[in-house]
Amino acid sequence: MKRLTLPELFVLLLSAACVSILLLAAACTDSTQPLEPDGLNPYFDVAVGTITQITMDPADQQQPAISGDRIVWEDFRNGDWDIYMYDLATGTETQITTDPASQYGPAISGDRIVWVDRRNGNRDIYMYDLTSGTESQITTDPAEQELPKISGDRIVWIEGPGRDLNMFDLATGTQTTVAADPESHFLVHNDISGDRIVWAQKDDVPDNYEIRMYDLATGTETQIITDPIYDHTNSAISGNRIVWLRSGFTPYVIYMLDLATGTQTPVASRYTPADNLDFSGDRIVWEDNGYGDIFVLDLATGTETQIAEPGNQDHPAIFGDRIVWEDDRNGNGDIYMFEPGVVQPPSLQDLSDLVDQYEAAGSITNHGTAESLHAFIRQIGSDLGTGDLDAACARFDHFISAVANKSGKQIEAVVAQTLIDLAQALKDEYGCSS
Ligand SMILES: [Ca+2]
Ligand SMILES: [Ca+2]
Ligand SMILES: [Ca+2]
Ligand SMILES: [Ca+2]
Repeated sequence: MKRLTLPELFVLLLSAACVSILLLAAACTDSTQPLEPDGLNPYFDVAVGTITQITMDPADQQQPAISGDRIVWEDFRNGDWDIYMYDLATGTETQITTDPASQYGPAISGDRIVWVDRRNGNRDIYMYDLTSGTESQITTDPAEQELPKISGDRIVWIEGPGRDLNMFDLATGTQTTVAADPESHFLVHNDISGDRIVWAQKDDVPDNYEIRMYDLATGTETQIITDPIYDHTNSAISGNRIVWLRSGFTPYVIYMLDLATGTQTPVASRYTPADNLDFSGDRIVWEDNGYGDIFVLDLATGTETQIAEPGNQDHPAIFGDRIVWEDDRNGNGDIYMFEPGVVQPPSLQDLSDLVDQYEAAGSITNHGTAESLHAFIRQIGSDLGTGDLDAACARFDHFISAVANKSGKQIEAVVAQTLIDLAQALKDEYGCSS
């Protein structure tokens, strides 16, 4: 029998049990933002989330990135590309660059924003520090630097013409070459999390993109996957896990490698083209160019969800529970955000309410049956009140057996299953052993 996942159950119980509260921070601090998400909402559910339009300007806003409360993007409202930021904690939008040349391709980690800047006639990496309010030029040479990513003190980028992967460490003030590409082929999709940098590169043999990783702690480069048939691109890293996309031929497959266990797993298979993966905590997001929507895969629950909205949605980025993307539903590029609603975990009262609702709806046909279920629930409440978890868990099992025995008789089968699923979810929540 199929057990409803907790999010499914919550949707079911929406009217009875859900409280929708936006995840708004109470106060603004300009101090340290988290570099990695924490406090993930375990009851993440796209169905009870909120979608917010972040930019209203009629020009194009695109390529968003997010860290903590800050969303950054490239913006054409001044007739040239600039970097803008929206702070969710303060509700304020800030223009980060004013130079008439192009600033684009931003990334953000905590208080630091990096981007590609053409003000010197070639591409350079620049940084703005929100704490100090200062802008710095990270690279000064005439080579072309692009695709900056940042994690804490480390900024990585790809540098032409050799397409080398370089890094600047803000803590030591030193620049190093992480990976020199001897074949001068493409390095793309570089990402960094803590000590680890991942990227995709294309070599002569085999003539396909493969995934590589460099560990700054050990100074070692590892080939994560190579494949003579398929391309492997869209590498992204969050903590100990790397995800990437197998493409070239259908199905598109998203893989995950857990560096802690060494286990590599295909986590999603798609027949519509996926691109622009991003990864944070347990969640992978990507754009689907068949549907023109954003998809989210929750690795903790195995649930894949389509954020289906009018128009095309591209370039998603995720930090914790928040997903941002560029959206053309208004006829120009805008930045939108998804935030999950906060739903309360189920309670014993929900189970009692459900019995009442089903009896009122005629799905429990016998008042005595409903009363016997209420008696179990009261006893469970009493056991929990006196701290006797073993007794409460045993009574949950009695409740489940009683409902199962009456399924298809005094209780409609589908309703019986819902009651059993909720009782099982409550057992899990209270920590019963099985
Ligand atoms: Ca500009
Ligand atoms: Ca340069
Ligand atoms: Ca769409
Ligand atoms: Ca716009």
